[in-house]
Formats: sequence, structure tokens, C-alpha cells
Amino acid sequence: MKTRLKIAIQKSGRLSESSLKLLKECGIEFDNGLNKLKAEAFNFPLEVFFLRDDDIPQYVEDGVADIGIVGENVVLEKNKKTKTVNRLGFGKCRLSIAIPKEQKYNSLKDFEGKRFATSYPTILADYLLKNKISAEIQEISGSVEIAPGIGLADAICDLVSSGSTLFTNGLKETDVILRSEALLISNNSITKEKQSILNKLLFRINAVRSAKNNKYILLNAPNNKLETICKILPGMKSPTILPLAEKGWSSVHSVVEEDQFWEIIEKLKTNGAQGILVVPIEKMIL
Ligand code: PRT
Ligand code: ZN
Repeated sequence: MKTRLKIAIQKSGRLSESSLKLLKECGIEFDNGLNKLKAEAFNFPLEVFFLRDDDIPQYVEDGVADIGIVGENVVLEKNKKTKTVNRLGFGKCRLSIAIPKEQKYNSLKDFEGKRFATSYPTILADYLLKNKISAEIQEISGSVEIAPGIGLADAICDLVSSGSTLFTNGLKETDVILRSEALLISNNSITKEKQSILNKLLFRINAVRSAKNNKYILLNAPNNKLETICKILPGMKSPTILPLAEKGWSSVHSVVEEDQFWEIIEKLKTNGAQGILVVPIEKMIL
């Protein structure tokens, strides 16, 4: 039987859509009909398991799945023996401490002897220990944000993304314990054959992710400005320069990183670039 790499992804939740999208962008096709527990890819040696995110680290440690996509917060909380292969850049959030907004706050010392409610007792206990604070931790599995209001705790430790859950529950963030994103984790001892499938998958993931962080840019420039313009453009190697039909002008093609994008465009304009076109890149092989 052909070897397949087994990947665990979240069945339904905040990471599901982006995990499926990533596999799709890697050109991997499978049937993910509702209520399916697993699916075999048609065009890549991959088998996909749809699981609860909390179970993924354990399944990967046990080798039931070879790899998995799961939040760093879950990986650290479960503390299983797995390795992180790649950071995936989605599912970003922070694990923070929050208290009722009317309460004064000076420093972590204010939490000495206080009661916390959290779904992340391991990470929180570790953080408090490192900061030499002794406090009581009450583990609860959901709706942590209501704990101070019902007198269950003085503070909470929970995931935050926009902050609106804290806000609507009259809480304010005091300390960020962890900044988390989705990780690709792997079993500690996968076979050579599976490792080579994983390498192929990683190659595709990296191509997809670099493409997302970069844009293809085309512009026209007078030849006497080419030198300055080429200095502004970082490019993968050096920009491509093609003569235009109009004498004394060239077309310049290059790749720019998303986070430097606006700064570069402004500089290009002030240095004589015209007709600037910016195009998304689908895949980028470095
Ligand atoms: O059913 P299953 O166990 O698989 O899913 P789940 O309900 O345990 O997890 P899910 O789908 O809620 O989250 C999956 C992962 O998404 C988490 O482990 C994080 O890695 C990541 N993630 C990113 C988040 C958030 N952002 C997030 N905002 N997980 C949860 N939240 C919750 C948070 O707990 C709080 O209730 O959203 C609320 C806060 O959001 P804001 O925008 O109001 O601040
Ligand atoms: Zn969960």
C-alpha cells in the first residue's frame, strides 16, 4: 500500500477554514464533506483527519497522525512531545490576563494570593511561577470571561484577538502571556518515507506563504532614472528591465514585500516611476 502522510486539522472552529485553504493552495484536493472524520487526498499522498483542536497534540505525539495544524496556545498547554515544523501565520491571538476594568492595576504583584479562572492552567501556572507570584488557578472550559462577574475569580487568563469579548464583559487586559498563531507540528520520529512527503508539503507551504508576503510590481521609468529606481527595488535577485517602444523609457519588473510596499511605492513615484502596476503572486519558489 502506498505510504500516506497523516495530517490532523481542526474539524470545525477558528482554524478549520484557514487550514483547509492552506492545503488547497498547496494544490492538494480532497473531499471534505460535512461530518467526515477523515479524507484521502486525490493527488498527493496525504490523509486528512478532522479532529477537535485539543486532541491534536496527543494524536501527533502518539503517531495516530504524523503532523497537525494547531494553535501554539494548545501546543504549549498540552505540553506533548512533538516538534514545531513551521509557523503558519494564521489564527493569530494572544493569551492575556484581564481584570474588571474599574480595578486599579500596578504590576503582576497585585495578583499575589488572588484567584484566576482560565482554560490554560499549565501556561498560566508556569508564567506565575516564573514571575514568583503565588495565586489560585481555577480551571474552567468555556466562557471564562464571565468568571469575575459571577464571583468565581478575581482575574482571568484567556485568548484575545479583537478585545471585544473583554470589552463587552467589562474587563481590561493587563498582561500578555503569549502571542500565538497556528503551527504545523510533527511527530518526533516519523519514517524517512513520510519525512520526504512532509518535505514536499513544506516546500509547497513555503511557496504559498512567500507568495502571500510579496507582490509583483511593474512600472515604467525614464532611462536616466533607472539606476535610482533599481536601488529602491529590492527584488529577488535584481529587477528585470525591458525597453519600451517609446525611446528613452524602460519597463521595470520586480518583487516587493508586503510590509515595505507603500514606502517603496512612494519612493518610486517621487523618483519618476509611472504606470505602476501591482499584481498578487500565486506561488513563489525561492
Ligand atoms: O471544538 P474545538 O475544541 O476544536 O475548538 P475550540 O472551541 O476549542 O477552539 P476555537 O475554534 O475557538 O479556536 C481554535 C484556535 O483558534 C485557538 O486555539 C487559537 O489558537 C485560535 N484563536 C485565534 C482563537 C481566537 N483567535 C479567539 N479570539 N481562539 C479563541 N478565541 C476566543 C477567545 O477564547 C474569546 O472567547 O474568542 C474570544 C475573544 O475574541 P475577541 O475577538 O472578542 O477578542
Ligand atoms: Zn478546543
